[in-house]
Amino acid sequence: MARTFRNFINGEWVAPSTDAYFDNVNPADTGDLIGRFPDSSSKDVVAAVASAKRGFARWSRTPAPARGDVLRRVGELLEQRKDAIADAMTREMGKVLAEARGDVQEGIDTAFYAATEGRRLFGHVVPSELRSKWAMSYRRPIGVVGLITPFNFPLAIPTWKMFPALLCGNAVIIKPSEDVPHTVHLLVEILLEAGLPPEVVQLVHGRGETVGKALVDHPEVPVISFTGSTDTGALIGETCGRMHKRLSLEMGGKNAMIVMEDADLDLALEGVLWGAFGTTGQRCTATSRLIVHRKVHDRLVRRIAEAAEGLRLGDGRDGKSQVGPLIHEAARDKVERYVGIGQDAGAELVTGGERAGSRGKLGRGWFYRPTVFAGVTAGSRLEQEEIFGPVLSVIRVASYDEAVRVNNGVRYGLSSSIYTRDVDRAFRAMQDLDNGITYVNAPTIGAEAHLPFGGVKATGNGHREGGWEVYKFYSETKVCYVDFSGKLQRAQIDTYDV
Ligand code: UN1
Repeated sequence: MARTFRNFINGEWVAPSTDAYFDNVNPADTGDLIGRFPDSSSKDVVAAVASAKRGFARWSRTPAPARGDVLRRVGELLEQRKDAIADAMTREMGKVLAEARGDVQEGIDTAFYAATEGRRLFGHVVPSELRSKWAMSYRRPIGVVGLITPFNFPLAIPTWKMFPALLCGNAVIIKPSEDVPHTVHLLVEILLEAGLPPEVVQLVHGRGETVGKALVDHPEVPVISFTGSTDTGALIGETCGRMHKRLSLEMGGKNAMIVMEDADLDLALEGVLWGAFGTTGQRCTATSRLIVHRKVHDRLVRRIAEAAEGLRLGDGRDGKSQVGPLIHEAARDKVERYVGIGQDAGAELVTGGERAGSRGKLGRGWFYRPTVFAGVTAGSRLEQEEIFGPVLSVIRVASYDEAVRVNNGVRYGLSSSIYTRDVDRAFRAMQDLDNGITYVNAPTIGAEAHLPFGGVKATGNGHREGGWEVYKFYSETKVCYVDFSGKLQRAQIDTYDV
């Protein structure tokens, strides 16, 4: 009998007001039911906001270094439980264990960064134009923050949002993807164990159209952070714009790796396999396009096809597996649809293009063969649209300039990469490629937790997660002037004497 999970509201684990639940199943084995999770309604969100406001009243007055100490303990507990969390994550998400451990590690890194930020959170003290007067700024907490997170990084992405938000003194309400609710349940348990006052965090499970929407619509949730599709991000943006909410969006990608004629092809081969088929292509940063110089094109494509065929598909919890399943049936349907779109457009299916093992073990999950298309035309749908699966589109180019044009010719702008041994060209590419992140001699994935993460164009709305920048998003700048001259000094009017 599968366990029934609860929301965390008002400082306790509670059943949803609806008394309805959804099933959380293992994408590698759909007969494996992990648990039943609350299918909550806007009523649960209303209760969560009321509680979070009480949590905020207390937490926002807790000194930032003390808030950091809580996050340090969170990092230590995550470290202790790394393997158990990774196992739970793979069971509900499907990515192979090594990657799931990496996902937990990203959370640990984010926790320790946040812990030390409690002793920075820098403001400025600057000279005043008037005598005997100080001018300064500091970072203040904002209030209740609503977090809506996706399935592909079940721990890392919630921590990217939650830890900086908490460090800055906000209370948080999180609605994790209904595909991976268990990992965030484990995270909230750890936060409480680490000493976070209960009402500072609320966990409300459920669907985006109900719980997510209720969070976005609620007037007392002034900050929203969302990672997911560009279409959903646009809807959220409309509401937040109307309500003057602060909003951070991390959305789609159609990331390209460029391989120039002077590249180390062994390195490029390894990189593209990892970038395109790691996490079964279900990363915002996945390498879904390969732009190759014609001089090395045929050789590289042949080697990629061979290597892709040799990748071992399987349950991510089996140490021998290299590629796990897709997250659910609809994700696999989408991949199949795009394979059809590519074939109809005349692209050459080099390898893959089919489900894996309809009989046997693989038949129990949403497995799909790593797929490579060559002869993909720049501007075609296969080349332009985000698929979020193990499909690589190869585009042949004749020059560096053409490679840059193709890279930049999509609506998204998350990450890009270039393989070359020419240092001038590498630096030129860092300038020319229109993305939030560019890698040189590495694939489009692999962002580190202490650097800003995000993209341009339809990928984002100007904010960054991670690193030092995210702390600006989760705090408000307050400016203070202190005049100790004992008289009225009028800025811009009373001139200062040299
Ligand atoms: C995402 O794809 O949504 O750079 C996040 C990477 C990871 C994070 C990806 N560190 O691929």
